[in-house]
Amino acid sequence: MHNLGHTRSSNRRDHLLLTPDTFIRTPLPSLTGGLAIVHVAPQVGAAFTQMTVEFEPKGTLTQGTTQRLIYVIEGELTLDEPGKAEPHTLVSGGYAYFPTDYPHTLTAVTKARVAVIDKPFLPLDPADQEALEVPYPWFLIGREPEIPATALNGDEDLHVRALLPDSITFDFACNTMTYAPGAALSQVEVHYMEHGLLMLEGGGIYRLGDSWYPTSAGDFIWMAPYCPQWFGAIGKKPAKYLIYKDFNRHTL
Ligand code: UGY
Ligand code: MN
Repeated sequence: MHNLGHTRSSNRRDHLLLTPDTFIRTPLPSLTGGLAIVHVAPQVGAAFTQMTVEFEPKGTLTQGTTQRLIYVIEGELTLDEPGKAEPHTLVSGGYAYFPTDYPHTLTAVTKARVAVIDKPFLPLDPADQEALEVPYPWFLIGREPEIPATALNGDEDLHVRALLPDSITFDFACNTMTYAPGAALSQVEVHYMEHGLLMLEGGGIYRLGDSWYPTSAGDFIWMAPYCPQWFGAIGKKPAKYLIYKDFNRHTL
């Protein structure tokens, strides 16, 4: 059937909704045997880049120019890091954080899809930094299902898992949020932080600015600073998303 020029994707001043039918795949330096879908980048006004990298078996991704967080959506990969004889194995829900200039090679064992978030690091003021036991962010590897869940504002139907440690040295946060069917954010949020959001499971209605969008697994959303936002989960399965936000820094 011909494409009739219809899509749920939308590009507005303070938000982007990108649905899989509009994804464009591109090669990237430091990526072999795979292609990247660049969901959001400074070109649209964001202060970070988020992409989904799709690997063929044996495809590789090496270090970029900034700090990086990776989250495995599906497939199996190995991760080599300096000074380690044995590589780590990562499968769905596995993630890693690399500080700026931390050498790493991710190699796909099977076909795999990985969310990649790259952000130039914003250092703390020297005085704030000195007060910390560990002054700079450190390499991390983990499994999202093993992170203890917190009920958002005491709502047991809305679970948050924080992938990064609770330390002011990190300049962004990346969490998963899991909504039981029918659960919703308890307020419309309007805040100075921006978000990159990848819908991992289920779906619902996302309010972005003055628009309400049906959203489901596979969709990507960027929310600019101060974009009014709200989500309610719909359907019989939980809705789950991976969400980035800039964090722990003054605005000036
Ligand atoms: O952390 C957050 O700001 C999160 N509650 N926002 C969102 O889910 N749109
Ligand atoms: Mn928010």
